[in-house]
Amino acid sequence: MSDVATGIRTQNKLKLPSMFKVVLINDDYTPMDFVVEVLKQIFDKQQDEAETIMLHVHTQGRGVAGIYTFEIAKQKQDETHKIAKLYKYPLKTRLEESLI
Ligand code: TYC
Repeated sequence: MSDVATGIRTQNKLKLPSMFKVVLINDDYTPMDFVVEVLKQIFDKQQDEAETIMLHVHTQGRGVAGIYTFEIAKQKQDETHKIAKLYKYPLKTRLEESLI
């Protein structure tokens, strides 16, 4: 919007970046302790929160590990899949745009 007196465009056009959820998917083979370690080491959770998220995924089928800008979310997804592959666990995640 232009300022009437000065003609200087004053409206702030900066937009917040889109945010993405890293969603952990349950499976029957990845050990619970491994998922808790992933949540602590990659998603910076404390022990109690990591256990709560892991148990939520275990019982509900999926759950949010964290919400980040796309680049960071993708990086954490890649790190999770890389360490799971190294240990031969089928742990998977999905990225979903967060609408809040
Ligand atoms: N269901 C797994 C088990 O019983 C634990 C698990 C939790 C696996 C969360 C994946 O994203 C996951 N060992």
